Amino acid sequence: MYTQAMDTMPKELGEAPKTLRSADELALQERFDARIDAGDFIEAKDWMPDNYRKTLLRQISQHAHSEIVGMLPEGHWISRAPTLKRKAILLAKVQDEGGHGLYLYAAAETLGTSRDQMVNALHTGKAKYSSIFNYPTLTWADVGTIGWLVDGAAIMNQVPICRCSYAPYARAMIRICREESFHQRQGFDSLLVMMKDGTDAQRAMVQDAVNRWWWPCLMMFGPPDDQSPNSAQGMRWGIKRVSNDTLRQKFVDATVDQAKLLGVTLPDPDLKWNEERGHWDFGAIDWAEFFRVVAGDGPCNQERLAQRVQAWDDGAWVREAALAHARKQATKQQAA
Ligand code: BYC
Repeated sequence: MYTQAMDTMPKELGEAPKTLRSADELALQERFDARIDAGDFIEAKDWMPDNYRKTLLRQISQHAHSEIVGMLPEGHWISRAPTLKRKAILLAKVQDEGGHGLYLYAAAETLGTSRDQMVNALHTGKAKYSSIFNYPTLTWADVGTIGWLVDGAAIMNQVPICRCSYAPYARAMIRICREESFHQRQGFDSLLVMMKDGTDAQRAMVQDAVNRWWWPCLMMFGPPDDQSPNSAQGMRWGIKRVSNDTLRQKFVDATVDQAKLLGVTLPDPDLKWNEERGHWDFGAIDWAEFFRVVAGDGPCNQERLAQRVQAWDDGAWVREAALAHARKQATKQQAA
């Protein structure tokens, strides 16, 4: 009502003073909050508060970068896959990750940023990507372990994002989650073959990979809830549906039985079923390591970024050729 009164203000009074605009914005904000409370999806054309837009841009672009950087540790093994079947599966998986990155960059672009801006932020170290991809893939068993544990953790985190309040992100996540679930299964299958039919050396290789990836996978869910600055607002806006600690616990609970099936030991002496909580208790996570890796000082941070920059530079001629082709087509169409 208050806002309507502002809108009908006579034109001769000139430009509406700032307070009038804020009343309009207040009404828009109220409508937006009500839609979020009602569980509505927000589309790109809808009004949204600046900070909602910024938070989504931050999360979606980080997510896109994670997919693209995530191609590197596994891509490294395509030429050394042990069989043609494993090579074909890995090739498809790595291509899927590239596709996920593209859906996500496209979703982020709907918020008013360009792909070039996002890529530039990654290449100059301003944008984050998942800490997990700063660890090395030392053996073939690392590839299966990434599928089983890293993609397993990713699914746990990403399924709730299919209900994210921002519709373009939610839609992208539905496609991504379907593919991630194949990724997790192929990783588990690859490890199972080595554990059941492999040699002692292969079984030891799988155990070694699980030992190295377990703790970094638990870190993927982000800092503990009481040290997560973005959680409260992210949950309020329906961007984040489940907290970091809850997802981490769900992941541990789901993975313990899978580890038993595989015949590997999870490297945590404190892992113990807690009857009272109905969950698995697990040991302390080394958060100092997490923050070090996120700040750029992990085992492979420099290598990963350098590879991304190199790939971008090497691809310059493809981008130029595609643009030249598009210009030619446009000229032809105009002439016709
Ligand atoms: N690594 O307040 P918090 C994949 C940052 S792709 C690095 O809890 P939020 C896959 C966080 O950004 C996996 N940084 O933040 C791909 C924040 O810093 P800023 C990627 C992390 O946003 C290929 C600060 O710490 N998945 O699985 O509420 C092959 C405080 O955190 C990490 C996604 O991106 C981390 N692990 O929650 C295979 C999913 N954790 O930005 C697999 C979408 C936290 O304030 N993202 N930080 O400077 C999310 O769900 C949320 O953004 C997070 C963090 C749970 C990651």
